[in-house]
Amino acid sequence: MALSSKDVIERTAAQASQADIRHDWTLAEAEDLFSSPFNDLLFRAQTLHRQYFTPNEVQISTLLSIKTGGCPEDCAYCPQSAHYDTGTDKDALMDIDSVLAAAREAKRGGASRFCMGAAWRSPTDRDLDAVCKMVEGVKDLGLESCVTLGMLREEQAKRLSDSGLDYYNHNIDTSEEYYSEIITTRTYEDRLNTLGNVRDAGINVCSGGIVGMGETPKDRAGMLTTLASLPEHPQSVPINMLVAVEGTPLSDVPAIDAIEFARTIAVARIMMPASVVRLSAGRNDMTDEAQALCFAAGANSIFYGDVLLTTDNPEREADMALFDRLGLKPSAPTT
Ligand code: SAM
Ligand code: DTB
Ligand code: SF4
Repeated sequence: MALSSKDVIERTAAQASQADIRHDWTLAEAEDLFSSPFNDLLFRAQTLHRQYFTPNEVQISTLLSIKTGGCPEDCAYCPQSAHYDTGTDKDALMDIDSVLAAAREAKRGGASRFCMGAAWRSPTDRDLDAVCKMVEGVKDLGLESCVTLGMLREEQAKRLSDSGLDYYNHNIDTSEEYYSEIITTRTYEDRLNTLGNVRDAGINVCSGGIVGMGETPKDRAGMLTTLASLPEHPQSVPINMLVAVEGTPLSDVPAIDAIEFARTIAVARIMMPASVVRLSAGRNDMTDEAQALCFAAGANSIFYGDVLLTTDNPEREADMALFDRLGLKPSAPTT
């Protein structure tokens, strides 16, 4: 008797094993994955993807910049850093009504999660009061919530957790070795400490990085090895392709090849099989075919809506047309 697709999914889910969830990946193993034949890599990534997730479902988040520009940090990729002249607006923290209006619109558009980003080194306690109210409001709308506010102390993470926050985004960005070429105003260890505070507060961790900043394949392998070596794999792993913005020190870095980008997605999927891997910034510069390759490599989340924080993202209609062509559908919230 032929198996229904539900049977196949249940069967493969039953085969998913704790042995796949490893925290002892070595850099050499990660590099071997990166250099393996592309089809072997995709096959392994796709097999694991189907053991841990419903195939063809993609989690949809919408982003909003709640406090834009004028950031004191010097992240070389970032249009919002006050160190570079990028022409980005400098705005104060948005008021809660405008934020919740945008969240309602995101929900109407089909997002299951609303992510709010602020161009801060770290929030003040007063900032946090305002953000906690926003999180409560977003939750009341029946959306999952995510914020990215910079570094957090232990008690700040606890406050966000008490407000009902589902996810905190804080990226390690690149390998420990390449990191100082990209940011000098805070350390890799600072980032790992914030991730620890978020995890200890019981908030889901969203952490990944950026590909295409002039790093080597070894740096990409190192970044994923660090993420996979955390005490728990981040529940969400955004893989961003650099959006090269005029005025930033990285504006002239040559774009990364789409196949190498898809390899990064596949290696993330294999090293952290139960994590949602987001095909994050950079989709506006990708062809439909390159995005299709990333979904085949195990990406199962996107940012949806025509802006990210300050830069362009594909129009919703274009994304829905792509989903139709590929037979993908948005997944329901899980928290
Ligand atoms: N200020 C907070 C922080 O950095 O922790 C939160 C907002 S920050 C814009 C969030 C993340 O966006 C960065 O860590 C980086 O990974 C990503 N990002 C920023 N600019 C980018 C760009 N031009 N291309 C790709 N990703 C970018
Ligand atoms: C993440 O990993 N990517 C998002 C989100 N987390 C906050 C941000 C991408 C920003 C791209 C540049 C911009 O639009 O300013
Ligand atoms: Fe500031 Fe975040 Fe941009 Fe760095 S990435 S300059 S911390 S807004």
